Amino acid sequence: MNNGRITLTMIKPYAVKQHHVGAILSRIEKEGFHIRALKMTQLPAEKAEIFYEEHAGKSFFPDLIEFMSSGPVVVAILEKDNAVDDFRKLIGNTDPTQAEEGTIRRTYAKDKTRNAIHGSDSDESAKRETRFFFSSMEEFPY
Ligand code: DGI
Repeated sequence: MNNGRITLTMIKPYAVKQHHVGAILSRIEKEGFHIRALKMTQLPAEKAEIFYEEHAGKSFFPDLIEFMSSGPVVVAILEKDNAVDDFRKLIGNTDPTQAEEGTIRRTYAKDKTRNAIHGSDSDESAKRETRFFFSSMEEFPY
């Protein structure tokens, strides 16, 4: 069960290239998430491999790493009650064709790889991922 107040999101390279950053951040704030930290960065392949290490060896892993290191991403720490589960509802299914109408992935994703946005899958992942990207000096509680 995930009942923490923190989750990590990353707007993925294709959505950044398509100029969807403003619309996606606006949607996130409208849904009641407070932005505690925010930055644009690009992941070298070796860093993307660490971020997605639980998927190492899967058939889609090489494409995922190539895509995630192909351009800048916009990363944010978000705060809200029930952050992890509420945010995963807001982004929708990994596969945008399966994502519900109105979800961020249904609106902005191109396909299963270029699926617009990441959201932590548990409180433990959220902790690991926030420390992966941000120092405590870059984070501002609500
Ligand atoms: O938590 P999610 O991002 O929804 O999904 P996940 O943690 O199972 O997988 C991480 C990312 O890996 C996902 O956002 C896109 C990619 N991925 C997962 N399953 C597939 C996939 N990419 C392709 N092409 N095909 C898959 O089956």
